[in-house]
Amino acid sequence: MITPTGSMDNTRFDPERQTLVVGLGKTGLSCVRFLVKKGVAVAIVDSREMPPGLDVLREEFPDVAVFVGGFSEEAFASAQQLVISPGVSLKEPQIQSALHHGIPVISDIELFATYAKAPIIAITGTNGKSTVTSLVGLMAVKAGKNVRIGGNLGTPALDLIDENDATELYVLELSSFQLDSTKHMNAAVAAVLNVSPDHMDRYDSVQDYITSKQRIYQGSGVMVMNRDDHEVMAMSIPGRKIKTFGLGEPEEKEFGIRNRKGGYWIVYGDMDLISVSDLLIRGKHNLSNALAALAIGRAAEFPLPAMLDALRSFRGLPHRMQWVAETGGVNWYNDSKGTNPGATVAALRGLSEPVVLIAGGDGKGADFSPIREAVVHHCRAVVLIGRDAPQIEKILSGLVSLVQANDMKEAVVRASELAQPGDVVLLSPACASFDMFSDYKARGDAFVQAVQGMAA
Ligand code: UMA
Ligand code: ADP
Repeated sequence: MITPTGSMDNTRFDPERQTLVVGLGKTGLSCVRFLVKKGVAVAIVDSREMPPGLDVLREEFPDVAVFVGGFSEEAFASAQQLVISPGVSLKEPQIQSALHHGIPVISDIELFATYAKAPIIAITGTNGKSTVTSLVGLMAVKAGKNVRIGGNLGTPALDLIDENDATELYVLELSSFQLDSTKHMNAAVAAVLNVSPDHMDRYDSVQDYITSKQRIYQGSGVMVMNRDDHEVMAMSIPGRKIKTFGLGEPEEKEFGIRNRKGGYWIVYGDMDLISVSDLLIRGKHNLSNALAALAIGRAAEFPLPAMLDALRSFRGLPHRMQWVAETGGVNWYNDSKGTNPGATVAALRGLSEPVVLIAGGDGKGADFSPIREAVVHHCRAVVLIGRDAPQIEKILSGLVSLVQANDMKEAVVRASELAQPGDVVLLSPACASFDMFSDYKARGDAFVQAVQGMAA
């Protein structure tokens, strides 16, 4: 590996350096597209034999050198900086070696922040990121802003960059993987919604994961923080402007909930804003998401009526506590995006009916014990699927009735046998889907299809 040249700051992107994009998924492809447009010398490497972006890359960029089927010495030999995809761990030996040799390793988000001309609203957290990002995006639209929304939500950040400078605001959902290699974002408004253990297959400790999330607050923008989460509040930086939200009564100029006029209201200081019963999204966790979006919107100076208008019309996203059907008095909900124990606990706590839970999949190294209490409190039975079903079984054994299923269709049949009129059947796996499905959407679709097939 040769020593980098160019700018003195080794953590910033330098267009003069020979650049290697690591990973050829959505992110890698967006990086090549962007860098080629900027005239940067670029090559790309992926450890997979047939990465998803390969065909498009070969067709759109036949001149870009591509290395697949492993992180070969050859691919890294002439690299002076690496732009790393979120799916690639910094612990990969070749990445470690690059860092050791002083080669800058940056994320697509660092690259985005280098070139984006409009202010950035950046949102992270263990759960609720996509919901809050979408809701803030809707608020921005209602406020008449020319806004672009993406990041971990789906559209890679670099694909959002507006070369015509008409964009007034970017709203980005960011994962800890993207934040790991982002050092200079300086978001105008940044939020950590909550933290609970996740991605323990990528981090050495929960503290490492928290440290990664904390990076979103780098710079001088407004820090939006969750009063109900002490790990988040501990990230506050003296001297910075802070806006908070939480499910309790707020202080002046903060967002919260108050019991008023016989019902619960979302309030700003003393001001009643909207009755909780007027929201279309369900569960306490979604109340927290609504409050987070308001605090972020306020920090970005959106007008209040536009924000409330967005709140009244927001129906939530598919695969998050999505009502699917009612069969014989049993309501079926798809929460396939519940991919860690914290999400499943939140989904269960949002329900007052007895629940038959369908859970399991790729646990990403999680400790499942945090779901125990919520399962005991809310569940009639649990149907277990996927690779890490035995780990969940161990945690719940003797506490609730447990049944195994080999696939989603069987899980739905087993759940329908266990559920009684007035119950909810909830798919909220507490796990990633990759052991059985291409992603959480395919898993949710399989659930919906099986339920609808049965209902028909
Ligand atoms: N991979 C390899 N070898 C490589 C590169 C990747 O095996 O050389 C594997 C990874 O381990 C991973 C998969 O390929 O399992 C995809 O990785 P990627 O970095 O190529 O992913 P992209 O297609 O670029 O999608 C990424 C995000 N994916 C991940 O972080 C794993 C997408 O978030 C995001 O929408 C997209 O960039 C645009 O920003 C998805 C996700 O699962 C929804 N995110 C995680 C989550 O939300 O929990 C963090
Ligand atoms: P993310 O993008 O962080 O994965 P989503 O908005 O897609 O978050 O929601 C994913 C799942 O997380 C939901 O299906 C729900 O089970 C749970 N969830 C959503 N918001 C919260 C929250 N504020 N606190 C805890 N769990 C939540």
